[in-house]
Amino acid sequence: MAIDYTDRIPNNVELASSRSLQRALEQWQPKFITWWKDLGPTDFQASDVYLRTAISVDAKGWANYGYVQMPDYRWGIFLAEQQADRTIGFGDEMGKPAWQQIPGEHRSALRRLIVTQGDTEPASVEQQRLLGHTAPSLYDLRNLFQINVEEGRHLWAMVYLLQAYFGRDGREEAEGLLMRRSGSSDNPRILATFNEPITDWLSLYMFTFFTDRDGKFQLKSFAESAFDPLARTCKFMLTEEAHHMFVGDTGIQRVVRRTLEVMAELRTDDPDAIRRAGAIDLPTVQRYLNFWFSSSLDLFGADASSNAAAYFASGVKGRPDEEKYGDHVVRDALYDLEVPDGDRVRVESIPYRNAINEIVRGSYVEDCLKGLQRWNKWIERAGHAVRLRLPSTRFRRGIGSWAGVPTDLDGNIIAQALYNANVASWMPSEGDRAFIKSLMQPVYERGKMASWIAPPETGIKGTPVDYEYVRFA
Ligand code: BYC
Ligand code: FE
Ligand code: FE
Repeated sequence: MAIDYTDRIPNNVELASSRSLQRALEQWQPKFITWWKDLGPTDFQASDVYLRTAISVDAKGWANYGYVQMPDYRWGIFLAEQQADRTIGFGDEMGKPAWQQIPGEHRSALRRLIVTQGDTEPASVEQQRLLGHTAPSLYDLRNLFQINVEEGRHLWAMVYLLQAYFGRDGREEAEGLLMRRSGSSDNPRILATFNEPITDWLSLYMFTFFTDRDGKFQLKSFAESAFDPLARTCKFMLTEEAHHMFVGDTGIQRVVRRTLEVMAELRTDDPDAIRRAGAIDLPTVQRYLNFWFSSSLDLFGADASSNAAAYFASGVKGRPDEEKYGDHVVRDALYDLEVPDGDRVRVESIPYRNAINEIVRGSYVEDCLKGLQRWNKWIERAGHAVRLRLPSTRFRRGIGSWAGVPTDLDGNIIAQALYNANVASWMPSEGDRAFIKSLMQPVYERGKMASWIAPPETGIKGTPVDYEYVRFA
C-alpha cells in the first residue's frame, strides 16, 4: 500500500526531497504502527481522543487540537528553526561552526546518546499502557494519551536523526528501539527507571513530575549540542515536554488537595481513616515520591564521569541553559564532590567537567523543589504542620559514588541492617500498593472525578472540565 509519507508525516526537514530517508522511513513506519498497536495503550485505539498535534514549529502550527484515533495520529518530524551561522557555545571547540554533519570521531558517542534518549520514549509508552483502564476522569485519560502519542513522536525524532545521519548503523538502531521491552528480562530498556512498572495513577503523576523532568534536563543539555540537528530536534521536543510535567505537577497537587479536603471533613490525619474515605494519606504520597525521585536521580549518570567531561570538551553534550553560566570553557576549575568513605563522608576535588552530571542533577533537584513548595503551600494553608520533602540525593542510589551505600532519608550513612529494617517505611510497601490499586477504578462519566483526586482548575485549551475528552468506540 502506497502512503504519501510527506503528507502523512508532517515535517520541516524536507522529507519530500530525500529519497533515501523516505525509503528508510517507509521501512520503519509500519513496524512502528505494529509496535504501537501491540504495546501502546491497550483497548482505546478506536476511541476518538481530543489531542494536540504539531503540524509545524511556529506558534500557530505546533498545537492543533481535534479528535483523533491514536493510530491515525500524525507523528511528525520537527526541528526548531535553524539559526544562521550558529557556533558551538561551550567546551574546547567553542566559537567554531556548529556541525551540520557528524564528525567521524564523535559518531559513536552521539549514536549511543541518541539511542539512549530514543529508548526512553517508547519505554514510557510501554510502562503506561494499562493505565487507560483506570483513569480517574476523562480529562486525565486524555492527558495520558496525549503524553503517549508525544512520546511516540519523540521516538520519531530520534529515529529521524539515526536514519538521516547514521546510515546502516542508524537503521539497525531504529529497529532495536522497537524491539527492546520495558521490564523484559532478556531485552530490557536501557535505563533502569524505564523498566519500573507504572500500573497506578499516583505512580504516573510521580513519573511525569520526576522522570519527565529528567527528560527536560537531558533535552536541554542536547539543545546545546554542537550537532545542530540534535540541538534543534531537542529544542522542539521541550515545548511538548512541558505538558508532561504539568500533568505530574498538577496531578500530585490535586491528590494532595483532595486528601486535605478529607482531612478537614473528618478532622483527622489518621492514615487509616483517610484511606477509608477513599483518599490517599500524605505519608503514602511521600513514600511514592521517595521511590520515583531516587530512581530518577540515577538517570543523570555517575557523579564523577569522564564521559560527561569528554562530551563537554568536544561539544557533543552541554549544560542546560549554557548561557546562564559565565565561563563556557571551564578548563581548570575544580568541583568538590562529597563521596562516601566507609561510614564517613569525604570531599574529593575533581575536575569541574567530570562533575557535570552532578551539577546538572543539582539544577534538577532545585527544579523539583519548586513543585514541592507549591504542594506544601496547600498543606500549610490547610493548617497542617507536615510537609512533603525530597530525600537526600544520596538515598537509595544505584549509579555513582553513592550506589548501594545505605543511608537514611537525610543522607546519613547507616548500617546495612538498619537500612534494611527501615526501607519498608521509606518506600511504598506491598500494603500501600494494594491500597492504591484498590482505588484504581475508572471514572468515565463527563466531569466526574475519582474519590482520591480533586478536579483540575481548568480544562484543556479553554474547554470546560466536563468536556467529552474521549469518545469511546
Ligand atoms: N542506568 O559516565 P556515566 C526522557 C552507566 S528521560 C544504567 O555517567 P554516561 C523521558 C553508563 O552507561 C531522559 N546504567 O555514563 C522521560 C556507563 O556505563 P559504561 C533520558 C547507567 O553514559 C520520561 C557508566 O554507568 N535521556 O527523555 O556518560 C518519559 C558510567 O556512567 C545509568 C538520557 O538519558 C543508568 N541510569 O551518562 C519519556 C540522555 N547511568 O559505558 C522520556 C542520553 C549511567 O561505563 N543519555 N550508567 O559501561 C546520556 O546522556 C547518558 O548516557 C547518561 C549517563 C546521562 C544516561
Ligand atoms: Fe519524551
Ligand atoms: Fe515526556
